[in-house]
Amino acid sequence: MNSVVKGSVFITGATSGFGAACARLMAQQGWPLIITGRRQDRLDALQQELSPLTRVLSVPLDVRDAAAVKAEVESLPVAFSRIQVLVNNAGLALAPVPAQVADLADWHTMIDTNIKGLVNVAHALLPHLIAFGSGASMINIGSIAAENPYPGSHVYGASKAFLKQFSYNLRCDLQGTGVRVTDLAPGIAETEFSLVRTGGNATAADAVYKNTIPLTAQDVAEQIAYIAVLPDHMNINRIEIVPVRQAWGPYAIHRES
Ligand code: NDP
Ligand code: 8X3
Repeated sequence: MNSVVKGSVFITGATSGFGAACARLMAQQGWPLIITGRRQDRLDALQQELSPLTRVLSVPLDVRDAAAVKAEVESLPVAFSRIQVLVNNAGLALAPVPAQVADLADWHTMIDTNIKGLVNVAHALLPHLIAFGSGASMINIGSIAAENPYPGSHVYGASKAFLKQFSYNLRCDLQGTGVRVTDLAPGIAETEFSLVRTGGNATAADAVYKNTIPLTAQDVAEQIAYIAVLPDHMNINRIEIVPVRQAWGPYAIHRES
């Protein structure tokens, strides 16, 4: 076990992508894990896989349900309740279409998950992180979409801009508690993210990653694990990571002939 591991890690969205990779990596490093997500079958399988490596508590949870989040956090078994790291990762993009034809319901789902879900979890876990004190970390999974507008990003990018500013603002209020807050903002990464975004269209999702080299979930997990073991006096406010093959484009100019 790593010598800086003194508490447990609470991961939202551990059933897939970054969250699952983070659980696997941090289990290998000896961190006790609280893995959460909506899909119970995946939580069960992950718990079974990782239990030989570390203590794992599986908690089915929809981050949009503030009361359930609060209740689950308040009833954590003592063996897991000393939380050192929150990986606030659950999130999704929907409606990869122009704003003017997007469904309002999809916008609401992104707001409910990426903004309200994020703050539901942060609010419930803050007392635990503050009780842990120096060395505790809240790692919020943002996106390059927070700062880089692109077609079809509408509410998704805006929700990640919220996450960025929320993370920065938390740092102001947490002065003196020892709790660190980081906005970890990846670019294109191959997970189930695009399958969800395209409404389950595997062909369209595969096309997002075709003929390029995106980030992997493991790449992002390694950044999370790195942030979690920084010296207690260090806070990384924000990290942007993109694959070498992703860079900015020029402004789009609409022309008429
Ligand atoms: P995945 O779709 O692979 O994983 C998303 C995870 O979020 C799943 O475990 C899912 O679990 C969980 N989740 C979604 N909605 C809810 C909910 N209401 N309650 C609880 N859990 C929920 O995508 P990624 O791993 O790529 O995405 C993880 C985070 O990273 C997201 O916040 C995303 O915005 C962000 N991100 C992704 C990038 C990418 O290119 N992949 C780049 C930058 C940021 P379940 O369905 O079981 O509830
Ligand atoms: C996901 C990354 O580039 O699709 O947050 O917005 S991107």
